[in-house]
Amino acid sequence: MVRLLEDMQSGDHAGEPVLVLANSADAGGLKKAADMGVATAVVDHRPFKGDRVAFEAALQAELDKVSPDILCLAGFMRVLTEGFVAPWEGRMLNIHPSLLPKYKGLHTHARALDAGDSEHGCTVHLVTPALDDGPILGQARVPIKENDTPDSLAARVLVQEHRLYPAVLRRFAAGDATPVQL
Ligand code: NHR
Repeated sequence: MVRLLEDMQSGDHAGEPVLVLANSADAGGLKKAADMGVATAVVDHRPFKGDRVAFEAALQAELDKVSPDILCLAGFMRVLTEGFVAPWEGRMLNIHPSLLPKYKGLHTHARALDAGDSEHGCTVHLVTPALDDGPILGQARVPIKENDTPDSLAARVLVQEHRLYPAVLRRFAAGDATPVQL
């Protein structure tokens, strides 16, 4: 998320950050965003006790205050229902730590290792109602090494996530949805 803000603030970018919205007041990105001069808000999902629709109405209310054109999920770990996703379809991006369509969902690094894969990576995709299933906007690959653990592999993928997501957002914000390959 910070890499997206940095890239937008570096100039020559069609996008401009208007809000960093988190579902936990503990999210480390909130302070970093505030330090960078970007507005922040929190909608904690916990008081909604599993009522996803009510939680999402509160998220949407925060978004309505700033009317963004594009929404980027970055480490956002709550599944979003179709009612929230539909109005944003084609304008909401997510980065997922696998080479989609492989390993949708959670625990992707362990699953790639368990499968004996020789490469892994990350994908930026458009968010649709089905999880990790939308059109692919970019991918970056990393080799899997013999002694990799889920943590060592996650660290190598994260380096690529920090390169890929800004590259995709830069292109997407300029109106170009051609996939980025790193
Ligand atoms: N929502 C929709 N409709 N479509 C997608 O593609 C989405 C989405 C919401 C989040 C991010 C995704 C990821 O990149 C994402 C993509 C969380 C879960 C999950 O199971 C799954 C996928 C992703 C994020 N969340 C649990 C839940 O009950 C909570 C898990 C936890 O708290 O650790 O929401 O990985």
